[in-house]
Amino acid sequence: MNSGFVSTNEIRDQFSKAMSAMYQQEVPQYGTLLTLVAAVNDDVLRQDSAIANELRARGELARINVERHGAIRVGRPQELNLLRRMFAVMGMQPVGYYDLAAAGVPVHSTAFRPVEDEALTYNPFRVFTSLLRLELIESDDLREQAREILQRRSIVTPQALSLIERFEQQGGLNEEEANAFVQAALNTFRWHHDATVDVATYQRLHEEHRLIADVVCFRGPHINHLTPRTLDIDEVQRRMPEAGIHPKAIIEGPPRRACPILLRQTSFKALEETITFADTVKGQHTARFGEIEQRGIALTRKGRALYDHLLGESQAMPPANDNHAHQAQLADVFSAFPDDYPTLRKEGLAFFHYQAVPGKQASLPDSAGIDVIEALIEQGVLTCQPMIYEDFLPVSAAGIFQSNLGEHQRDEYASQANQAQFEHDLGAQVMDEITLYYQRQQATLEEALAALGVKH
Ligand code: OOG
Ligand code: NI
Repeated sequence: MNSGFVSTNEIRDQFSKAMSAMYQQEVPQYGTLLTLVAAVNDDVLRQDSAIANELRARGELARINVERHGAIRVGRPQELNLLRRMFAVMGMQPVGYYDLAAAGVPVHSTAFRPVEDEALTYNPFRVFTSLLRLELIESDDLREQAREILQRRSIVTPQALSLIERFEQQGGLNEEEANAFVQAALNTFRWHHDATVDVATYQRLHEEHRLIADVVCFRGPHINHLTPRTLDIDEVQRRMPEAGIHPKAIIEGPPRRACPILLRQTSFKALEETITFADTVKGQHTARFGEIEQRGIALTRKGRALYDHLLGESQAMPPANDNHAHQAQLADVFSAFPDDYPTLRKEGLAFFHYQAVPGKQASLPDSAGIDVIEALIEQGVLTCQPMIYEDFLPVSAAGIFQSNLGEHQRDEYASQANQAQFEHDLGAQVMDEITLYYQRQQATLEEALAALGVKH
């Protein structure tokens, strides 16, 4: 290791804080939201010592109030490719493939995020990144025009690009370079009040899909929301109106549970912005919004299949009138999903971090066929903690996109998911999130068993 380099963890941490400061300037309601979320998190930690202890044991207490995810949308394969290189400087890799075309949104996406335990504990900053699928625009003229407009822009400044190249050549950045990189990279995600096209072009693209206008008509992929993590999403949702924030009707994802699973999210429209078109006409554009999320335990393939099955079952029911009724209906359907950690573990539905109790040795009877892990847990020499879900959910993401794209929704696109094309454009394969959770779990298990002197 070259000690002259700033760690990618440190660069990511600095960048996420700089991004948060910039977004507070751009979208004042985001600042209000942060205050509200921090207040609710404090209340939860004060009132519920079990949650506080669990977070402490997982080393997550420090990360909870800096934890954010952002979202951006790009228009061209080359832009996606460049962003992959930019996020690599911050120790963020593409994880997961999300096809949103099935939900009427002409994009496919991945999440750039850190993947290792230590990096996640340091700062788990993630960015949901969508690539516009221009091929889904039906009109040849409009599609070509959009492509041509996008070709004229460069979303990364020359300085940022040269620092990315330096990182790739040297294997790291020194302190001065890292500071310069954070500032230069931030420019890619800034809001621009001036559109790059005239009002007529904007309107044609907007009519095709609001999202297409948002991606094509500006100089870069402005950050469209930055989401803090709450420990009690129902309580934040309840207190939002008092703070002047009006969330979408329904909280996406699973219902409230004793053992939260995956991810629950809700969003609100943040801003109508005045923009100036290339022909100096003024107009309005809504791009940026607010969102909160509550994270729970990561699920195995088996657990995820059960989640998808139950979600599908609840979606097939007549839609509830309000969030209260929706949550009650969901809770009813999800009563089929075990809601205590030992059962989630024994049935192989969720992932855990294992730890040997310091100073203990295992004494296992020499009999084959016993469940070694359960025996060690019963003996009190092995403990485990839920592993937090670090990714996104396609159905929820579609709900978030749609609620912020206005009333009339488009039907699904008659297109197939195209992960191979996405990876070609990205210039890399996306990692499989469930494989990552499994590997992290097995690594902690092997280390714990070795410490206990158990051959496995
Ligand atoms: C991304 C919407 C998805 C989430 O948290 O699921 C998302 C976008 O609107 O660009 O952020
Ligand atoms: Ni989001």
